Amino acid sequence: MAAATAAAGRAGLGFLRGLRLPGPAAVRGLRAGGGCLRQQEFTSLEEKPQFPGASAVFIDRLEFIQPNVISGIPIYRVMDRQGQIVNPSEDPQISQEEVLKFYKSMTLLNTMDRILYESQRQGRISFYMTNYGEEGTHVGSVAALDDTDLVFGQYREAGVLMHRGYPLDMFMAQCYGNASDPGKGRQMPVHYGCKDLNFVTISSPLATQIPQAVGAAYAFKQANTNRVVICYFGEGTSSEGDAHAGFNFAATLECPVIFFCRNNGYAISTPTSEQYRGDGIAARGPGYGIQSIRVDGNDVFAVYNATKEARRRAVAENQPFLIEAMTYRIGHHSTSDDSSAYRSVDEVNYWDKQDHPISRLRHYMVTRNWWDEEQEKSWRKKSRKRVMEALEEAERKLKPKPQLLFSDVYNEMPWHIAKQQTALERHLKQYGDHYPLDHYEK
Ligand SMILES: Cc1ncc(C[n+]2csc(CCOP(=O)(O)OP(=O)(O)O)c2C)c(N)n1
Repeated sequence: MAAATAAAGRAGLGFLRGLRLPGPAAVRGLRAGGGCLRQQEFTSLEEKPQFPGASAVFIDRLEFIQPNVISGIPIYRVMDRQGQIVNPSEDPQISQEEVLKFYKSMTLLNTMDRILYESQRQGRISFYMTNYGEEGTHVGSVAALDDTDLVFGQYREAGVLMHRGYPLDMFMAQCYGNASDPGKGRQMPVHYGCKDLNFVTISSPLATQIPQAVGAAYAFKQANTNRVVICYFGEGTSSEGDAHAGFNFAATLECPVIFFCRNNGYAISTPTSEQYRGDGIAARGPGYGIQSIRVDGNDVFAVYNATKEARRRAVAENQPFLIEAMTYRIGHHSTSDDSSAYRSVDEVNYWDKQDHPISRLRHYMVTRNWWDEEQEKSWRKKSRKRVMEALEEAERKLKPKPQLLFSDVYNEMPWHIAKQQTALERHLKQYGDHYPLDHYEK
């Protein structure tokens, strides 16, 4: 072995040093002879591939690998549609108090969605995106994390913030772009962010958060923080180049990150049959060397268990995990979309009425006598009132000063931007009557 390595070095084949050669038989092929290598005869049976790019055996029959899309990766579930635990050994045994908290986050989100959706229909806010049907994916996953774990989202994960305790007024402040919005009214509604709750501000360009999340996870690993990053995205977003970049970097750089794909069947009007031809997103993970699982996204406990285990192993082993949560986007894509143009009302009704994450968890709670019709009614009323109060208050508030359009472009304002800011001030002094200045702070 030593002789072969030395000869390889002399012949400029230093890379061979890194190879783990299985034994004398394999070394036999490499022989020093006057400073250059000569190939010795192998029998076919003895030949083992030595390519650095893959660890595999030779085969002697031409055979293409068939993608396995007919019977795909199975969908892990804990509860059936009636809220019954299917396999008791998988029951996460979450306390009554915590299950109630899950339920309240999911339903409060649902109530906020209904009210803000209506508010957009009436032109009170410019845009909105509901989370209908995906509440279980948000709450089940975030509940399995530590509060210090960093979240990168897409835009349909408001339940994550809700469960971490983001106040209703702050959701409203962002959607209304009023003076209480930490984002200073600069982004479209639903582009939330909260430093205190470790939730990175949402941005519109799809998938850009994926490689960013991996970078943050790499930094956590370097700093030995025992924190993970979770990165949410849709199955449509997974077609972006940035998704590929993120998955591959996470695997090769061994980053403690959980990729959480919400596969809700649609990317606006594009059904999954036009998005990919493989077995969804979970099947891509092993191709990157990423541990992967597919779960029932309407089963909050299945989501919880998968995320909990992924979190535990991601920090312990410094490696990425991929969770594909199968669910259904019950609402329109956004308030700019009418989904009846591309899918049937019956299809939507099935998910809304027969397989909904909220009703499934309610069945579970009712079976245990943790919840009844009366509690449901009173909670619905109370949560509605809280949302309405927050909305009314947000509506009464002034919007941020127009000057704030110019700050934070850079950390310090460069002279040319300061000049534009002064020009706007001068302009408003002269022509302010033509602008809705009453609605803005001075
Ligand atoms: C780079 C980029 N391309 C296109 C868009 C427009 N766009 C916004 S949302 C969306 C669909 C995303 O679908 P998916 O990732 O499945 O998430 P879902 O909306 O279903 O939750 C598209 C194409 C965008 N915002 N950014």
